[in-house]
Amino acid sequence: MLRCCTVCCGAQDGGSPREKSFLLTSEWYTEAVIQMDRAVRRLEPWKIAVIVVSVIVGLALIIGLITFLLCHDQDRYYNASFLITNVDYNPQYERQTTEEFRNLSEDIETMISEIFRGSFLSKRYIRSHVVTLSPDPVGVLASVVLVFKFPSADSEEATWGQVNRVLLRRLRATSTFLNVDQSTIKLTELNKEKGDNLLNNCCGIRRQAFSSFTGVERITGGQGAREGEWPWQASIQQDGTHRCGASIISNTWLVTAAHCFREVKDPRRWTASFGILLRPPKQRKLVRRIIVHERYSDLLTDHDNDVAVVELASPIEFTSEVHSVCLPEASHVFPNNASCFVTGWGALENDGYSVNLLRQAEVRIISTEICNRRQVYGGAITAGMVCAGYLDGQVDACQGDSGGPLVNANSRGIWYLVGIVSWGDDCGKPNKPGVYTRVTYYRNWINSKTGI
Ligand code: 4AZ
Repeated sequence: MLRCCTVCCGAQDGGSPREKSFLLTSEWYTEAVIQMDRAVRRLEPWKIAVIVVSVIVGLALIIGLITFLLCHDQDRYYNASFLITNVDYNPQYERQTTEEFRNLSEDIETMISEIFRGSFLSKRYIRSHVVTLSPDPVGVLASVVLVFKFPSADSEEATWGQVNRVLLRRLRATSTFLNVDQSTIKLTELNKEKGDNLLNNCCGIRRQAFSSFTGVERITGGQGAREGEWPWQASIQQDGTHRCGASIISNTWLVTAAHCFREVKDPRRWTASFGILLRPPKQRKLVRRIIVHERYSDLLTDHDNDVAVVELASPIEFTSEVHSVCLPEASHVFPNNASCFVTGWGALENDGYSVNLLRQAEVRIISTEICNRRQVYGGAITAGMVCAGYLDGQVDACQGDSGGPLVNANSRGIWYLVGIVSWGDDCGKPNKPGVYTRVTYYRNWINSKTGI
C-alpha cells in the first residue's frame, strides 16, 4: 500500500515542501521495507525461528509480569478491637505470658478463626493474634491483629468492607461463650509497617508457616533452618568467634548458659549476632553486661545453675526474622514427651566444628525419673534441669549449641522457652540425651535480673 502511494505521489514532481517531505519519507520507508525484506530473505530459517521464539517469550514475560503485579496476593493487616462483657478484668492480663492472658487470648483467637474460616473469606484469612487485653469498667477490651491475603489489585476500601461485614455479621450470629458488645467493634486497616511492628513485638511468633518435618536427625547433620523460622536464636561470640547460642527475651536482653563465660567474663570481648547465618548476620550488637547465676560454679562439674543473662549495649531492631521468644511462667509444666525443637550452630558430631547455617532438630522431653536412671545419668539430673532427646540417641544438641534454645509451641502456635542447652555425655549417644537448664525453675531469677 505504501509503495502504491509512493508511485502515485512520485508523478507529482515539484510539489509543495510538505509534499516533498512526505515523498522523501515515503521513499525512505519503502527502501527500509525493501532492505528488511531482503534481510529476512537472507536469514536462515533457524535464525527466523529463534527471533520468533524470542519475541513470543518476551511477550509472555511481559504479560506474566503484568498479571503477577495485578493478581499476586499481598498481606493486609487490620486491628480489631471490641469489648467482652462477660469476663472480669484480671491484672494477670497485663502480661502476654501469663496463663490467664494465654487462655483468654486462645478463646478470642479461636472465635475469630471460626468466624472467618466459615465465611467466604476463608481462603483469604491467615491468622489473628491478641496483642492487648485492657481493663474496662464493664469487662475486658481486646485488641487483635488480623492478617489476610488479598490480591494486590483489590482496593483497600473494598477489602476492609468485606472483613468488617463478616466480622460484624458473624460475631452477632456466632454462639460463643464470650459476650462481645456489638456496638464496640472497631476495625481499622494497619499499614504493613505498623502490622509487622505489632506482631514482631509479640513474643514467640513465627511469621510464615513452616511445614514440620519428621526430625530424626540431630542438629549434627540435621535440617538447616530457614530465615524467620527461629527468630529468637542468637549467637554469642567471643572476640568475633561463635561460642554459644542464646535466646532473645527482649530487645536488650538474651538468656544463655553460664558455662559459656567460664573462661572470659569481660563483656567488651563479647558480641551477639542474629539471623540464621553466622556470616553474614542480619544484625550484630555489642554486649554491655553479663550476669551469671550467683550459684553457678566454674570449678564444679555438677552443671547446676547453668544460666546467665546478657544485656546488649543497644536495642535489637525487631523484624520478622529477629525477635523474642516467650518465657513461660514459673508455674508452667511442660509435659513429658512434649515435642520441642533445639536449634544451634553447634558441631555436627562430638568435638566437631560449628556450622555457618543454623540447624534444628525435634526432640522430646524425657522425665527426670527416666533421665536419672542408673544407665542414663544415674541421679545427676537436679530440679533445675530437664532432659530432652531420645534414649536411642541420634538426635541431640552438641558442642557450640550450648546456651541455645529448647522451645515448645502451645496450641496457639506461640513458642515458649523450655530449656537452655547445658550439657550431656557426648552427642547423640544412646541413653545419653541432652540436658537443658529448666527455664521455669529459673524464671524468677531471670525476672529479678532483667525485669522481664
Ligand atoms: C557442650 O559441650 C555440649 N549432647 C552441649 C550439649 C551436649 C553435649 C555437650 C548435649 O557444649
